Amino acid sequence: MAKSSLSKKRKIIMGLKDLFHKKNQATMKDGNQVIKVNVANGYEPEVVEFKQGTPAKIIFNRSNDSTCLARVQSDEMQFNADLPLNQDVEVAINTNQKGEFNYACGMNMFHGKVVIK
Ligand SMILES: [Cu+2]
Repeated sequence: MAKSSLSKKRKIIMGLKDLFHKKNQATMKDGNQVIKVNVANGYEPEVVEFKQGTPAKIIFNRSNDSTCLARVQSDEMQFNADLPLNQDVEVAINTNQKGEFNYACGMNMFHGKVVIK
C-alpha cells in the first residue's frame, strides 16, 4: 500500500519534469529544430536547447505591446530582429558549436539563452 502510493507520487513528479523539460526542447519541422518563444514579460521559455549540427530556428512571438521587447538581438549569435506584435518571427540559430549563447531585448533589459548540446 505505502509502496504503491510512493511509486504513484514518483510517477507524477516525473510527469511534471517531462512537461517542464519539453517546453525547452525543440520539435522537428522540415529538417529544422524549432522552438517557439513567447515574448511577454521577458522570454518564455528563457532557456532553449538545441542539438549541435542540425539547423535550428527560434520562432519569437511578442504579445506584450511594450516597445522594449520589440527588438531581439544577439552579438554572440549575430542576429537582430524586429518583433511586430502578435506575429511569428523566425530567427535561424547556428548550431555548429556547442555552448551557451545569450540574447537580449533592444535595451539589454530582458535576457534569454540558447544552449547548444
Ligand atoms: Cu528592453
